[in-house]
Amino acid sequence: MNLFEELQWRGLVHSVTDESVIEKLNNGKVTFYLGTDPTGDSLHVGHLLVFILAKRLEKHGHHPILLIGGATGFIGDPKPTAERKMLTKEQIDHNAECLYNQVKSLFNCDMVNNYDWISKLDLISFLRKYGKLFNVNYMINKDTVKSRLDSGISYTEFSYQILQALDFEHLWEEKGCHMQIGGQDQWGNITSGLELIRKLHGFEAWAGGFTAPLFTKSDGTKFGKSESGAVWLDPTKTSPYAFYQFWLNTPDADVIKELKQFTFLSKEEVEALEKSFNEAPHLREAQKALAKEMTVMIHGEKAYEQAIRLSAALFSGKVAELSKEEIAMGFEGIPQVEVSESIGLIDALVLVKAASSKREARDFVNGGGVSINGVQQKDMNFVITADCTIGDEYTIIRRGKKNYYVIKHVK
Ligand code: 383
Repeated sequence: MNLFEELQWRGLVHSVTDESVIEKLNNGKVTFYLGTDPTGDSLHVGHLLVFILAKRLEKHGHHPILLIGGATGFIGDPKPTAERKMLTKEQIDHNAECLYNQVKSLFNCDMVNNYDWISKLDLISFLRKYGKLFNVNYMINKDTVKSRLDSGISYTEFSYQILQALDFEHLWEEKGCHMQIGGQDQWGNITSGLELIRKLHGFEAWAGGFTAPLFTKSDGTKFGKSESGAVWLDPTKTSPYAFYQFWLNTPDADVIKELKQFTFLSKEEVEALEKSFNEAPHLREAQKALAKEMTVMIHGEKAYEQAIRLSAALFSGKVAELSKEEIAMGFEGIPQVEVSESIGLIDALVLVKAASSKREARDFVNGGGVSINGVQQKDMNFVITADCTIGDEYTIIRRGKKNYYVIKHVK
């Protein structure tokens, strides 16, 4: 299997600008770039596919450059629905710095910031050198613009494709960067760049574009969102445990596809997992492998092991051995009720909403379905005091097999 065939097998090819892209990918060494705008202070799993694609190409001897859109972030790539909210310079600078550090530590590739050249362009040069080469009819026909013609699009966002095009031309000229990759939503911007390169450097100038499909889930829901929102790569925004759980919860219908697209497991390894998945889907070996690969890739081996320990403890109910940090991580997103004094078990069950009434709470306790810090509690008159805490801070209530509630003791 050559590189392009492998990318196809993995489901990573949406479009290429022409056949020569395939030839260069298979037989050449291409410097290529991938851009991302600093609209947030972290990447999320929705970005990941293309970044991993860049890594794959690098493993095959191609050279990636990551562009941070310090200038384009001021303008905003038009969304199909509505105008973007403009960010302040402080937000953009902060986000760009966060992204820079994150990408450096995760992917360790060459990076550039388009603020360095776009901010130096004056308006007259922009309109004379670039504006003259863009036909408005051509620009209007780009999907992102077309989808906004009814609802309206500002001149600012309309100009975005020219900026991305001039980035490509700049890197082509300055860094010998001859290819751009992106998600399928970037097709229009990438081809604008090709047009510009040809107009400025002639038709024999080689440049190519490659897009990956946008990631979709088989049930139609948006990929990369968990119940508590976007799944970030920054561990302070989405804990490694929640990250691990996100992948572990991948539906059966998507798991093999995701193993191919996101992990570096070989064809043989994926096929072996597919076999075990077909024979015994309930063992969830494929989901476990996916969650392991992704957590190790983004957060490292140690964080993965901690996520496993935490998952096992929450599954078995043996929470007493967990550390304060693990509890904070494992129960992220579960509302915590703060208590400053001792509280009776029945009142506590109602307070945390584990039961809708005291009567129901008594039934739960009587039936043996309630445990405190991993120990079953059948005494109605049991009192939760500051002595029943883990790490001097939390009391974990469990009702039934899966329902957890957290009491945080405050002084
Ligand atoms: C800016 C200047 C360039 C080249 C690219 C850009 C950014 C680009 C964009 N990308 C998205 C983003 O920043 O908006 N105009 O959030 C996303 N990407 C990647 C991928 C994706 C795209 O960062 O499809 C998903 O992650 O291309 O939506 O010179």
